[in-house]
Amino acid sequence: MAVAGVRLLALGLLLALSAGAVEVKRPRGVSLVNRHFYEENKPFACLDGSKIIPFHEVNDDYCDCKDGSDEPGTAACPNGNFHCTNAGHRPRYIPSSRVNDGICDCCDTMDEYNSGALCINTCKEQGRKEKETLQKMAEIAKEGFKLKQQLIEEAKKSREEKQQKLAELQKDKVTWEAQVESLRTVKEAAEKPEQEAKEKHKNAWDEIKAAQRLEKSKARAAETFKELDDNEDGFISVNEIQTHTELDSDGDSMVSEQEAETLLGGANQVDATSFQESVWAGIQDKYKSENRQDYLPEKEETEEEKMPAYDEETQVLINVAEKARNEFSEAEKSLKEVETSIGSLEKELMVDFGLDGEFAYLFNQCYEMTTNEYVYKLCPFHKVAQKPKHGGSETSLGIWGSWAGPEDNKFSIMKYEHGTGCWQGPNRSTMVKLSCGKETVVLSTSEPSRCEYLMEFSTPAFCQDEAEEGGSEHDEL
Ligand code: MAN
Repeated sequence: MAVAGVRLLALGLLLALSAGAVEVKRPRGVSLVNRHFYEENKPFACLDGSKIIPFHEVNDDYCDCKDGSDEPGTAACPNGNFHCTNAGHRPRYIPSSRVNDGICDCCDTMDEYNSGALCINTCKEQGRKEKETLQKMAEIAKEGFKLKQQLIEEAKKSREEKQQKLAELQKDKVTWEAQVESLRTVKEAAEKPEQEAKEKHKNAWDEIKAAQRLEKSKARAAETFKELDDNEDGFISVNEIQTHTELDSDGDSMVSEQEAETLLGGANQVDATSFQESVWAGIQDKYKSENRQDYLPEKEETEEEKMPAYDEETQVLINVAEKARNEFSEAEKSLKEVETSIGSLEKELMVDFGLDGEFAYLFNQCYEMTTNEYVYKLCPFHKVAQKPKHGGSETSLGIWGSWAGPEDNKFSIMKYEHGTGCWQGPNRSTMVKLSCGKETVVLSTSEPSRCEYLMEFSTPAFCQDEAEEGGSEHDEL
């Protein structure tokens, strides 16, 4: 074919195409995509296949098809759909029952072609507004994405630092462990002689106390002997014992001769020495003094005398042991601190902070949002809590569980679970939905179902590279 011929054909095609784009004939309310179902002057088959009707019955304001597909442009079918072309904005379907109902639904006014409603075509305006919004969002995404790159850089650095720190701490731990062990040995070595010296001191004291007690008991025995020896003949006799009815042993409130004799060890009378040695012990608990009515044990007998201070030698041993104990427990404390630091560092390094660690900066941070009733607190990778604004204790809405977004967008939702139990319900839990934003902030909180909370949270870490995403989805005709 000649070159000119090809050109002519191309031109014709172009003309045909452009004419078609301007006005493609199709029944009212039918989308371009569905146009081929509605071929002029050919019988129309309902889209659900339920019926075939002559073409002139399409949009004749009488509903023939069950699915309403014969009346896309009238309100005749209750379940039909009217397609708004909305040139300049985005096409959409509206229920065909809204056609000519006096309310402007389509921004291109096409749903109100016969109602007399004064509709103004706002598609261009809406399209412009939407474009603006999308542009703003794209702007935010772009800037957020830049911030995200910084976050990733920082996360890398901080992770390396933490790994280094962890290695150091692990070395420290080994050192402290050895230190604790050697100080334990020192301590135990010092405690042995300390214990022995203390015991020795105490035993000596016990002996002194026993001797004192014996002395006192003897003194009381002598005193008692004097009291009982009414005739002062130097003996205690049966009848002298009988005057002390509190010494009765058979419960008749009297001391018989026999009882008295028994108390005197079978003898008629005893002298001071025998009284001391064999009678006193048997009566001392019951005996009531004549001089001291309602005999009360003397003060020094009830209140234990304080043990005297340790001798110098023992005190030195105690001081040495005390110092060893202190050094040991200080070392133990340091070891525990190192272990705690290792534990929390290891825990942090285990957390999944996103593909490039972009969420790491949220660790150890908390973000709050106040509603009418509560202050909500989100501490990413730790917990979510709710505290009544006007006093009252904090309620746990969950502790960090896992990433819970869909497979292709795992890092879009955080799940916090096992919060405070809900009365007659589940344990409280929270989903945190992430969105891209220049700022890190809680955007909203809600409780879609009882004790199941939802938070919206914006962070630059969630921003995507718009160019990589393939640009906006804006649909413009
Ligand atoms: C508290 C709050 C609410 C929750 C009820 C359930 O009032 O934690 O969010 O719905 O308990 O009893």
